[in-house]
Amino acid sequence: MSSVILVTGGSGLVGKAIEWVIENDKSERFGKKEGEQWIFLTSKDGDLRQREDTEAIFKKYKPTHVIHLAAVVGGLFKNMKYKLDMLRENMLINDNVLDVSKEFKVDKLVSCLSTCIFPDKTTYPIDETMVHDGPPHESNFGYAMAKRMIDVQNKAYNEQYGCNFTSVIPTNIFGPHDNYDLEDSHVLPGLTHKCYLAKKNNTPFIVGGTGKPLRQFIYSRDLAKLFIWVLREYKETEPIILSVGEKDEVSIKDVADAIVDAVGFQGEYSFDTTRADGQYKKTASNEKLLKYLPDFEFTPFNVGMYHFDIAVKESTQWFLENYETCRR
Ligand code: NAP
Ligand code: GFB
Repeated sequence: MSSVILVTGGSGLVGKAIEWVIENDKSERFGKKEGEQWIFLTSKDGDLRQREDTEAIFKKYKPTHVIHLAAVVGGLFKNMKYKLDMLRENMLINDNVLDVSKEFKVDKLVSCLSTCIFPDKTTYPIDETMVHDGPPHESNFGYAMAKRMIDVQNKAYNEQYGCNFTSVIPTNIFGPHDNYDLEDSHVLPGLTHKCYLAKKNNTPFIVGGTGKPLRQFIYSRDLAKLFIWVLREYKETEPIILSVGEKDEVSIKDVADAIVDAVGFQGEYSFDTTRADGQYKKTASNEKLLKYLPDFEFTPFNVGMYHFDIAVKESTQWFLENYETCRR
């Protein structure tokens, strides 16, 4: 049975990881299957904020399945600066991709939320039933509300048109092909770039905030496998959290220490506490995922129960080898 899988946002951190797994994983569960055609879009294929561009892409490829990753994405500081843009542009992209997927009768659409969209005032661990139980952290309410609407849209398309639309909720992601922009990126690539420059120029390495906030990080290639599994085997409309366990939560200071080790920075680093910490924690449960995939192996980290260094070293190595051409 042939299928055409369209990956929007295919040139990004997650898209590139899915492409890598499809091309390199030989397992039955995650590798490319006979008769599958995978298409990884970039914004050069069309601006998904525009309905006509979106329709032209679907007309050209006639996808049977869609993994919807395309979004305006950024770390805490970008979210704090551009709340309207993050809200409006992501809602435009999502409305076009979901409605055109319905128009072209795709068999299945998997969209992408984020653990940062959960209520800020909540109990822990957070699970999939809690997405709409209160306002998100004020630092990223624009992005968070656009993402929450995907869940609402999925349910409405399913009820009114019987569309097979679902979503996943990844925690913070890192890996090759990340965005290393010094100001607008996420913490791990941002600090990797900063630490690299401190070592190269013999200048101070400064970490934003207090270093106290806690995060769960998933390696992009692990997430990619889980995305492929969701596309092929997950049957619910309800979202599913894709994250490492609660016990694998690390502090921003742990992240900085792992990056210092991976980059080989010899100096001391300091904290700029004039910069925001953002959400203190957003501890998510991966119980639902482990019920489906009890033996899934995450790439090891080295902080707490997780061997951070292997995943971070691989990601840092990629950055060092691609410094000239990567997004920074
Ligand atoms: P990314 O690296 O910034 O990539 C974003 C992708 O979206 C790129 O391929 C980009 O194309 C495309 N794109 C952006 N605006 C577009 C537009 N107007 N029209 C068409 N394509 C457009 O993002 P990512 O980190 O891979 O994130 C992928 C998904 O995961 C997103 O939905 C994000 O919200 C979600 N997520 C990310 C994290 C994280 O920590 N990174 C955590 C949780 C959830 P170009 O490359 O051509 O610009
Ligand atoms: O990855 P990040 O930017 O976003 O992490 P969130 C922010 C945390 O890292 C804060 C600290 O505690 C920052 O003080 N930090 C320290 C830094 N130095 C830096 C730095 O150089 N750059 C950055 N970016 N942070 C995001 C959401 O929240 O989670 C996004 O805003 C997205 O929408 C993402 O969903 C997954 O984890 O705080």
